[in-house]
Amino acid sequence: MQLPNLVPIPELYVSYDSAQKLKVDAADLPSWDLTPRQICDLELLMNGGFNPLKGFLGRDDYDGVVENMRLADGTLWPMPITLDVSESFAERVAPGQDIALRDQEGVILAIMSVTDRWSPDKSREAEKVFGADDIAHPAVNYLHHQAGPVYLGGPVTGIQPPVHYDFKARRDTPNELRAYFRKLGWRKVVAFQTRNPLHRAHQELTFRAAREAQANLLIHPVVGMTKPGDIDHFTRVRCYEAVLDQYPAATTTMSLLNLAMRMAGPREAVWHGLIRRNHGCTHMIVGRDHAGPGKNSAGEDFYGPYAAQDLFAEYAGEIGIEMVDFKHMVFVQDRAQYEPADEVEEGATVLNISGTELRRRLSEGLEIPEWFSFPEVVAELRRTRPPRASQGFTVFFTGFSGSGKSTIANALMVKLMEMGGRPVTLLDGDVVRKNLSSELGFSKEHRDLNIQRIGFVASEITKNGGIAICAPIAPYATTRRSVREMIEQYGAFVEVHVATSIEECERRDRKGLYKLARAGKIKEFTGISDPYDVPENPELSLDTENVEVDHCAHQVLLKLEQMGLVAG
Ligand code: PPS
Repeated sequence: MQLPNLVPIPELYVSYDSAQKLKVDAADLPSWDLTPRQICDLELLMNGGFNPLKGFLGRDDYDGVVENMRLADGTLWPMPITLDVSESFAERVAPGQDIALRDQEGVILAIMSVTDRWSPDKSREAEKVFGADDIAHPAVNYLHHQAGPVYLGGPVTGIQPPVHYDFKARRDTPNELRAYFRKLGWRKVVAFQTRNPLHRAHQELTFRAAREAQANLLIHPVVGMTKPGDIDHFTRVRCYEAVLDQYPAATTTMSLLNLAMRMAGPREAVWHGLIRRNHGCTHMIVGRDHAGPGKNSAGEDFYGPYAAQDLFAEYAGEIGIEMVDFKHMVFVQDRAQYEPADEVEEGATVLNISGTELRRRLSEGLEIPEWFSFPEVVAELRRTRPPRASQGFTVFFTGFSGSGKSTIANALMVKLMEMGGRPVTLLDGDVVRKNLSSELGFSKEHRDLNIQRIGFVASEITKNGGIAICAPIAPYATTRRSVREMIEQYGAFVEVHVATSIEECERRDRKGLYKLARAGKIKEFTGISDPYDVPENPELSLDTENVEVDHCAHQVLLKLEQMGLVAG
């Protein structure tokens, strides 16, 4: 058998000279601005990480992949790699035409010769690929709420790789890694896929895996897109670099993989295997709940804990890489060392800190013991995840016009400013409409845009450690959800429903707008002639009838205190 790292893998790039010419010719083509996920996919298509794919999937390949994990020619491929676009762009492109694929700054990265254009059945894709059409799964949520409605497929001609300004020396194409292994005479390499910081248990596990496979070790963390809410890759890479010093340099290396994960468990494990094979590895570690998406909407796991190992084992021959199955490592206190859970002597005291517990300790500034992690890693994590009471957050008031949102928001702002410590910004509905959204009206489209803008500003404030207080009507649940997602990447999102009834708002009619709405002089008025989705699970619901503003604001403050966001 020829070792995979002895021969180069085919790439989709043309020569430098041809690329310069193509770039000029491509200037007139219809061009698509790639999304961050598409940029990750394109990079791995072009550099051979997704070999044997030659472009974004056409319809027959897509159907085969969705139905039975195979391309139309029968080759194993478990993940649909699709170019999802908007309806309006799809209308401008017909099969047989070339399009330019650009990065977010407008640089042309590739040309795609469109062979197929279709509107996918997203629910079928969700069921077959991710096992359930349930938006609690991050990739299903992405599919329904972020991916465009039309797919374009066709071969890609690579012009240049996406530009990365960070950790350049740590990024390798499949061929660069293959050449490196070849140069060092590494004939067996076991890959460790990860999207989390490495702690002592991971170190022990990777040591054991390398020993078991008698192989060198490639720590191969994903730095493209991981599960929403994960620790950002900048922090993780700094943590990995700190831990790398603990590994023998002669047998271990680390390289960053710009993959956009889908958290598809079993299918994802097979996909990861193919990607690692393309990167010249001979083995891959597959752990418990590999690439698991968490719980479904019924609170159960999407996949069995060993489903990924089972599927990988079934296809290992075709993947062309051996699995080293992850032993769940626990710290045995009496022996002061890590051991696989199934090998621990009966009666021994076993210590373990789960991911959730680690996050709790970080957010509350509690001790993280030396047996669990390395001091450098803990210090790095503490820098990015300060205790909750020092993190940024957003309080998002929603409710009818005249419900009292602005008044309570103002009172809350003053109370928070009195407490001090963090800058406070109020994004009141009326104020935003004057400054940020002055050209917008009250159609669904315009309201959504307005709320997205507020969400964007609030997420920036939250990211940078401030407090954002928003007070728009925000009548639609889906838009509030997307704002929540945007913000929760950086800090807490506290949704407060100002639950004043429409009858009471109309009775108060502070601005005289309800009267005009009833008379038909204002169209699409929330609660009168336009819908309001009552929040199903707000962090807090405020009853304002016969209650003082000061008391309402105080209730919000108590909630913030209970959530650990302000010091008690
Ligand atoms: S939205 O739906 O969240 O984008 O609305 P928002 O930006 O909060 O703006 C609401 C304020 O605009 C006034 N107004 C209307 N509200 C609802 N429906 C219609 N058609 C409408 N036209 C004007 C109204 O005064 C709202 O102010 P608040 O502060 O909510 O009372």
